[in-house]
Amino acid sequence: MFPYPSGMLHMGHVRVYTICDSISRFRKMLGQEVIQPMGWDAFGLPAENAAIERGIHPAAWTEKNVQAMKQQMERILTDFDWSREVTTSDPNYYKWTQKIFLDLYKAGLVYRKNALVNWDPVDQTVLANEQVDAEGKSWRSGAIVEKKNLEQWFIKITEYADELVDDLKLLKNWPERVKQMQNNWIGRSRGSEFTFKIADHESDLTVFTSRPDTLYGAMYLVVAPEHPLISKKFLPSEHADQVLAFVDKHKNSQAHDEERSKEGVKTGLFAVHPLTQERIPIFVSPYVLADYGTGAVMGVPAHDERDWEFTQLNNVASNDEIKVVVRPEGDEQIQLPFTQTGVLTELNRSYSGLSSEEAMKQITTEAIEKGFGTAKTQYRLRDWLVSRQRYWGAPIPMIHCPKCKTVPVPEEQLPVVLPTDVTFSGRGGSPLQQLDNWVNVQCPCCHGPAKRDTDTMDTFVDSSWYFFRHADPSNTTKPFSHEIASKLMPVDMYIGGVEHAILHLLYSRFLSKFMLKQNHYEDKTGSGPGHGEPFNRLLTQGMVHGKTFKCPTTGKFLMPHEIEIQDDGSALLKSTGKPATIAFEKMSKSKYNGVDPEETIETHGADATRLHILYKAPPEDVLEWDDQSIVGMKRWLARVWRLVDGVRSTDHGHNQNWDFDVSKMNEKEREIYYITNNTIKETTNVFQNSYTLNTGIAFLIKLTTALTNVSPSLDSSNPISVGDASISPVYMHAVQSLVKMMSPVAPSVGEECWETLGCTHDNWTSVFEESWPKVDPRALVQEETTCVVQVNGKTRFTVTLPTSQLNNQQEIESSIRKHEKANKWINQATVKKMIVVKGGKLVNFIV
Ligand code: ANZ
Ligand code: ZN
Repeated sequence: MFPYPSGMLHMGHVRVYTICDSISRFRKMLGQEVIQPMGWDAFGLPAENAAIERGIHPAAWTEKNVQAMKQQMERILTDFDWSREVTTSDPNYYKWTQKIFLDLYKAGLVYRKNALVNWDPVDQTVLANEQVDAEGKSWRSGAIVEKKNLEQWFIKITEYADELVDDLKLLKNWPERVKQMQNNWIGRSRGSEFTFKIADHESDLTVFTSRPDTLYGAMYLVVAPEHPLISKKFLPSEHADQVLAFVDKHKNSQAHDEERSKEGVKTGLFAVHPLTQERIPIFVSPYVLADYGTGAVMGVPAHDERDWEFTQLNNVASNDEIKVVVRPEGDEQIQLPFTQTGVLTELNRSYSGLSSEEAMKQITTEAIEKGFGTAKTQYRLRDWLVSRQRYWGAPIPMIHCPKCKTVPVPEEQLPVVLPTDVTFSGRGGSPLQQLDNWVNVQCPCCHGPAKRDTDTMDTFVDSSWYFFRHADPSNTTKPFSHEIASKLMPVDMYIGGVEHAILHLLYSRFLSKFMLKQNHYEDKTGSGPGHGEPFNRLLTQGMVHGKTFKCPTTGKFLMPHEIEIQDDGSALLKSTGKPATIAFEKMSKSKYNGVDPEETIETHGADATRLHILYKAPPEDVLEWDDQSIVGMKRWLARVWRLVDGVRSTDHGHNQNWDFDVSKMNEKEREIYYITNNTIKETTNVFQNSYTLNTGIAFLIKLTTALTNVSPSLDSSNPISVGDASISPVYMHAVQSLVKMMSPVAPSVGEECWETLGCTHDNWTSVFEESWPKVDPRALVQEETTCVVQVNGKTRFTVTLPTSQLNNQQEIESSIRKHEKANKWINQATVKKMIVVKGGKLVNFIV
């Protein structure tokens, strides 16, 4: 995922790009064609704020930040392909964002309607949600923010709701959790709509229910405060004032679904139950949402949590009046509210005894036949509000003409470029509105005077298709070529933070599907027809947490100069001498626990920083940043360097065409050859499948230790001479393999080691042009030896052990103890001594 160019890489960026870069370097060494592009999600509010506060133009501010971050990325040695760089605020990019917007419009997927926005009455401007503080005040003027109805542009993402849910099951390589979040966000709910006649009126009221089987249990109806039924002319006069006062208090509540008040009042209106013809009261309450379903519900207190609470709170019915229409299948005690499905009770007339599932179908069928209902699927997903009353975004390419109404900007006039002669005051709406010579244009249809739309697009539009542009970044005639995108899409591996698990991924999936239908490319994945899913594998990296120190009495976060770190890692308050409370939390300025990547790289080097990040935790887990253990990684690098230095060579090192015959190796060589090949097998699996890069590094460290513990000659019968030293070819191969395998994670030390091994002849090549080591399957065939086990000198049983284990007493013992007969003879006894004789062919336990 490309970043927002804030001007500074933070540790989260360093982590994600290190993971990505390591995998990409590995894949290149495997001989695959890899595209590892980078770009900038460059539109957005902070640039505009910088303009308001510091008088620097958003474009200049953005450019400066991009340059700074690019340099920082280079410093962590990311191997990005800068020829594919995209910047969403570049007219050569947003021209195509605008074109895609027009395509959506032409396909009937863009419309305009009134929507509520945050309005600052002092500065006369629209505010983003994050510019409204917890008390509902504007961040700039301090005024109480109002809600205002303004015409806004929407993209009809709901049209794709079914595909967006159904295709989640195609995403085999996505984390379950992310798919679940997408699923919940879309929130598909199948059920029925029932229409109730309003007593003594010529109108009716429709409700949506996911439980049509509970229709006989409906004891009242409830409407949202914003429901059209709530109007002076409709309400019975003796109730109108009270209802309207109640509604005024609760209208447009921003509370979350579950926190909404269950308080309610009677409207004085009654509905007629379509099956029983009973008169049931109609209430109004804020727990019913205006913009979900029909904005009205049937109240079934026995079987719905919220209805139950509502009934209790407002004394709607006593507990023995409540109609229980579904009971559990078995004979368990029923506890109200009973919200599961089950069997229908006697109150259901002809439906009594049916299962809930069957009753849902049959009751809905009756409703259809009698004309009071239908089957209906509801979605929680709302259409995508994409217009922003801001300057720094892609202008919406629309023109408003008094005669022709809304007219799209003709494609040959794209891009609609942001004007540069703008003043940023932060007041009086979007700066674009004030630019008469930009706003006033000729209508493309009737050529009369018309006005440009002054809204710009949500930056999520820019970032929902940039990966297509990376495939073909300089195309001047189209967003991207059909041929190239068909060849390269979908993205094989997408890595980014889980904070984008919902919106960014949902919008990207939507636009990819849309562009597929528009035949912008072909989806060649799988055997069946492609579904336009943009990301084959998704890896969501965890957060980086920093160490915080708190005062144990006040709970206040302490600054570094207020504490004294002890040798054991604990910390004392300088003022009182008492120990500080230590925890790991999300890095932030207010907690004084941020770690500056530049400083870390300056102190420890890029490789140690990368290794530390990768080794501390698997990519998807939280990483607790702790500078103290970074030295462990530096020590490892130094150990590898010593191994390499010990075999530095002027003519043999570079030879890689090893052709080993395991049967001709001595035991020492066979063991090193085994460990080397096993490491290749394991790290290849890590880089290719599991992505637990921490365990990959652990295998490399183990190999390093094994090589450190032997002498490079390995008693070889045909050693290579390097200076005065004799080195086994098996050992040389092991060191070379180690260096290759460490290079994706530690590119600079890896490259330096490779040069040292291969010497600085003219045939020197970068380690990244070498191919990834291959496993020699013959090395992994474990030779086995039969071992006779004696107890106090008497033979008791035999075990077969891998020959490679025979010089390790601990491994011999643990293998023997796993044998079924060991329980009887050894495991329950006190072993005084274990004697290994004949090179492991005989083991005698003295017990
Ligand atoms: C009667 C009923 C009986 C319900 C029962 C549930 C259980 P989901 O699954 O989230 O779609 N509902 C419908 N419209 C609503 C609105 N605008 N605001 C608040 N609640 C609303 O939930 C659907 C259920 O949520 C519907 O089914 C309705 O309550 C309620 F035993 O109808 B039910
Ligand atoms: Zn016109």
